[in-house]
Amino acid sequence: MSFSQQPIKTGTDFDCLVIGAGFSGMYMLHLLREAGFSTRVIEKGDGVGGAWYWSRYPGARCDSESVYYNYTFSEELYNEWTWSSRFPEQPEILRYLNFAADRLDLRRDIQFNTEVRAAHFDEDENIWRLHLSDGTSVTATYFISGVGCLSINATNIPNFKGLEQFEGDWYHTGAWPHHKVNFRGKRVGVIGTGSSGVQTIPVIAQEAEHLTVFQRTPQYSVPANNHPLEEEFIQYVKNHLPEIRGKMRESLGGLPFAPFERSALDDTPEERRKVYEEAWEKGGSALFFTYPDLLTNEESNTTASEFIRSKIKEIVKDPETAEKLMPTYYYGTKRAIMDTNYFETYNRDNVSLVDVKKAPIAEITAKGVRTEDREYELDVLVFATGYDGMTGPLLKMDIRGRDGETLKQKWENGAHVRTYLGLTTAGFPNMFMITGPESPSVLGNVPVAIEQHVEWTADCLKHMRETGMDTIEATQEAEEEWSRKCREMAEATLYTKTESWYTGANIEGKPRGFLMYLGGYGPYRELCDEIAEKGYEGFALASGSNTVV
Ligand code: NA7
Repeated sequence: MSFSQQPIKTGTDFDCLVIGAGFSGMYMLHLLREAGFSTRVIEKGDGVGGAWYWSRYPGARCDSESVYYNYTFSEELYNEWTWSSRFPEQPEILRYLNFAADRLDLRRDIQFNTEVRAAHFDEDENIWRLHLSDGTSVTATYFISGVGCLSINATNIPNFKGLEQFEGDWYHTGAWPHHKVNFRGKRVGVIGTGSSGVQTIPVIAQEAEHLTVFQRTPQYSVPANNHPLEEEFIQYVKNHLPEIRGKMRESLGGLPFAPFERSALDDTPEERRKVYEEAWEKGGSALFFTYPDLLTNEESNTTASEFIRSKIKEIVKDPETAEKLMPTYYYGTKRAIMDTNYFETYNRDNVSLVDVKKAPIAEITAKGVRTEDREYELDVLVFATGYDGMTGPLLKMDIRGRDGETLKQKWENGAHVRTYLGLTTAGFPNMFMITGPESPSVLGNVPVAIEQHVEWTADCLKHMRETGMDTIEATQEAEEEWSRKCREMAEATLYTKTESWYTGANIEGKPRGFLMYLGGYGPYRELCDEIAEKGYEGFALASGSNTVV
């Protein structure tokens, strides 16, 4: 380990402390070091990768196309890596992140196997003090969260009665063991049919003696149509990276494709069917990115929902099972899912589907799962039950700003989240949240959102240094205005009409609220740049006793 550079400000251990060595923390470290800031990353795991380090469940794979789901800031780095397939599996993505860590020589400034328990702002000194799981504490001028929207410290294991008496093994998809879990000859239960459940169910079904899926909400899912990448395509993307990167950055969802400009209702039913059929064949996110009004117009949305329901009916042979699998919420308002043989899996003899909306899970017993109408005996239970997303990863830590106010108090335990740009929050000076709540974050190809936040933050810190400022903090007015704007945008869509982890509805007792900025990656980037160009409009910058608003 190096932790070598001297901090610019005397009295602190580092200029910057970053939590998490996933996509965000790794790039943040790289840019801060390049800019001459002494930086340490604190990481819970014993390796880099963040969510890709922990989510090792069978079938885990990315749902953005690989050639766009990586760092694009360096052509050199980009050209040195070659993906095997369109949607690679978790081990390959983890290998990629390890390659990037080696190539950028990041490990020497990452403290592994260490959790951040608390982060407190010291108002007298204008420094952040982080309290770590090894009992030590460490200080810095800037505190940057790279914990992401779904993290290991915020996995959701529903509070089922009796889990402690279960005699079999149980796992959560987001905290999967590092060894191979053996399902051969076992009766396996999977609870949850979100992205993780839909990915793991077909893979576990191939090995298990019997698989019982406990489904609360049926899902829309489209085929990923994964395939190996052709050498010619890979070379094309490598040769055109600057142009492709430009398109990704300007786009709404971080992908280099131009969206349709017409409503689903502008096409005749036959034209629409053709559009949807082509998108279904193409696979991946093609269907989600067809008509731009699918998420704002109920009638348009119904056309896509009905199309997918018709496909489920075609694929699933047993009409009763097909009926149980029919989703009814607005397509796309829960994370759009893609799969490899998900619905086909229900045609297997060793797979059964249990509707736990009809007969909810009453308890976990020593032998398995008891719903309100019967008991299912199981040897292994898999929780594919997701995360306390967006605010969870931050609020699990004891973060305190001015006057000792905790982030939990300020956000009223999530009931009243207020941020400025999803990057900062008033009362917490010199603290930044990469892909924080109320930024566009997970509503697209996330590495693009991460690169933008990381670059903006690094530029901001350079500005602070160049202008001799000590603290930067969102103003109350700017953040109230930003949060209001985010809520208004969400209310104008169908997103808020669906219970999902996007709205906090998946966690018992969690306050509801849609915590993403819906204006799209490209427009958001422009806005952030404008704010910086205007001397960090909406922020208070202070040096000593001088404040500039
Ligand atoms: P998700 O998408 O939050 O899915 C969780 C699933 O677990 C979903 O089907 C839930 O049903 C189900 N669930 C949650 N709690 C319960 C209880 N108490 N009983 C029964 N079923 C339950 O998590 P994933 O890990 O699949 O995906 C998270 C993100 O990771 C994903 O969006 C990608 O961005 C990557 P529900 O739909 O709430 O009725």
